[in-house]
Amino acid sequence: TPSRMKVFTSTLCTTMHTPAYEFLSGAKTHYYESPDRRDVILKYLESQSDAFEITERTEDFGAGPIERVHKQDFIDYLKTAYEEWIEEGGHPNGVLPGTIPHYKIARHGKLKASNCLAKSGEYCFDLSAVITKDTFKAAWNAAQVTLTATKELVRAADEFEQSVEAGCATRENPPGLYALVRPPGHHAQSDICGGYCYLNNLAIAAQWLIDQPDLKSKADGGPKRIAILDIDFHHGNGTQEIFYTVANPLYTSLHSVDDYPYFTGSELEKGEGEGLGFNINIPLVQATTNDDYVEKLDKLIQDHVIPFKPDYILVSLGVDTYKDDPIAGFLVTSEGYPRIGNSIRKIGVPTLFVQEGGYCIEKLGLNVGGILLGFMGRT
Ligand code: OKS
Ligand code: ZN
Repeated sequence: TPSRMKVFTSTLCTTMHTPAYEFLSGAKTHYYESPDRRDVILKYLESQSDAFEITERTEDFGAGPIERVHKQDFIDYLKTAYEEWIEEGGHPNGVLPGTIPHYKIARHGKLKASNCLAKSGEYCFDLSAVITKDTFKAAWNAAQVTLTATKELVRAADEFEQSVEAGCATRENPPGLYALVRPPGHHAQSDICGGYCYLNNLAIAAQWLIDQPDLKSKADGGPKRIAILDIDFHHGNGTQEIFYTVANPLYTSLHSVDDYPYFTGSELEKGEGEGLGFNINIPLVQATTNDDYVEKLDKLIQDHVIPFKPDYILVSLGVDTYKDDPIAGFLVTSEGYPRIGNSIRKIGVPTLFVQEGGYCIEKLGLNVGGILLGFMGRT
């Protein structure tokens, strides 16, 4: 019998971060990055109990791995913002920027924030990342769940390597794991939140893998080589920024050319210094279909991911590429997701999927499940 995929999650990902509203094109709406997103994905995976093994076991990795990716003043801000906000008389829904230091206003200004209302703009680039009473704890927990899954990735990859060497497994069926977390992470930069994201779960996981002194790359004997594949509809400006000047991890992304976050994600953003050539953006037109998407994904994998010789793949798993997603614009259908998972499986490298976006609640479980089942070769 084929083995089941381990799913790492936590009830706290449902209960701890429940903003009441956001603004979309100027209209006050419900918060699309809602707690029931996790519930419906979990429910679907539970219904496929022969394929998934769900665990709430979360190890505490402490602050170290988070501080490797995010600046201390930003972490401290996230931790204390809500309390300060309330002391200053802010609305109990949570912290939202009053002024964002746009480069034009900051041109001759000092960028020194003394109170929370001012800091809220310094540390946040839009109005979608409200800091509620327990947002920081929720983001911290999501990072710890992701790290727990990452540690399991290392174990599963070692086991896989031994099985391949012993002739009991083939490279065509690499192990996969899934971190079902929220809030998501790929828009969170080293010192600024936004786009529903506060701490960059996947970036924290990637850096942790690189930092493990005993883990060596098969290709060059140096630190483990990590390829990031960001398949969310939106560009992962946070992950890009965090790793822009380093050659490991490799960041690759397929995303809409024409959508949020608007000011990042062009193919001209290639990385800088040692990182030059290790940041690959593939902008796709709105209305991208299954065939277009899979073709572009396969080409990205062939041209960039496989030549990088990764030891691990970390996938920013968004299904807001879905045709009926309420805030996005591609035409991928539920039949497309198993094909995407299958393309990732064919890389032949142990893979951790980390949940990012996807807002069509009715099909969220099916679509996420489709990618994971496709990766397992079950469809
Ligand atoms: C404006 C809309 C914010 C959209 C954020 C996109 C989040 C996402 N309130 N990123 O992958 O799914
Ligand atoms: Zn997204």
